[in-house]
Amino acid sequence: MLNIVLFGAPGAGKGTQAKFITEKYNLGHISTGDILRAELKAESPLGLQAKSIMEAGGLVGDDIIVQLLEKHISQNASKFSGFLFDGFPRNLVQCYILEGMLSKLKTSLSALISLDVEQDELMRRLLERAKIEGRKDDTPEVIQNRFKEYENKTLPVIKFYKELNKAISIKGTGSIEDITKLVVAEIDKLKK
Ligand code: B4P
Repeated sequence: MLNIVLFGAPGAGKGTQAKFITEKYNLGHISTGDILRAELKAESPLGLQAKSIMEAGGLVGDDIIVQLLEKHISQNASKFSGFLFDGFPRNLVQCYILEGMLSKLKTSLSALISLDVEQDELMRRLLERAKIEGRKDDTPEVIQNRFKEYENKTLPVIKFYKELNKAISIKGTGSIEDITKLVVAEIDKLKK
């Protein structure tokens, strides 16, 4: 199986790149952000628990994330050649959760690919998206909070995978197509 974590700050382009990469390599797309937004829309008990945290730009509790992930992974494991995790893991506890879930499937993580983008550009992209999609967490105050959560809780995830020799960084600025080419080049190297 090919299992990739697409990593980056809010607005780095994880969701954008995930669409191309999952199609090209027949990977199941596990976006915790999309799964949470769908639960919220459906007003499920888990969605309602996550609502206020997401709207404030915080990280939703790991217990909620585990319940949502297990359902999606077990439903999709036999349909794909692996998984692309987008927006997960977002803290160290979630790294261990991921390791455990993959080992249950008798597989492991192939690599974490980090999209590096400067904060000014991230802010510009998210405010631009706000005009189109009107997401409640794309306001300047909430975006600042999401950046803080990223720096304090999410950045240690890279160190975790660096120590396992699985972290790859690529430049996340430029055209969407050029970034896809860089991600594809890294994945193709893993497959050799
Ligand atoms: P996510 O849905 O993961 O959202 P994100 O970080 O904002 O998005 P992403 O990096 O995917 O950006 P995108 O491609 O859309 O998380 C939302 C919230 O859910 C979190 O704050 C948290 O509350 C909760 N959550 C999710 N996962 C969790 C977890 N594991 N644990 C706890 N809580 C969790 O790109 C952004 C914009 O940039 C788009 O408009 C796009 O068109 C544009 N763009 C992309 N690439 C570009 C490029 N190369 N050039 C110019 N613009 C570009």
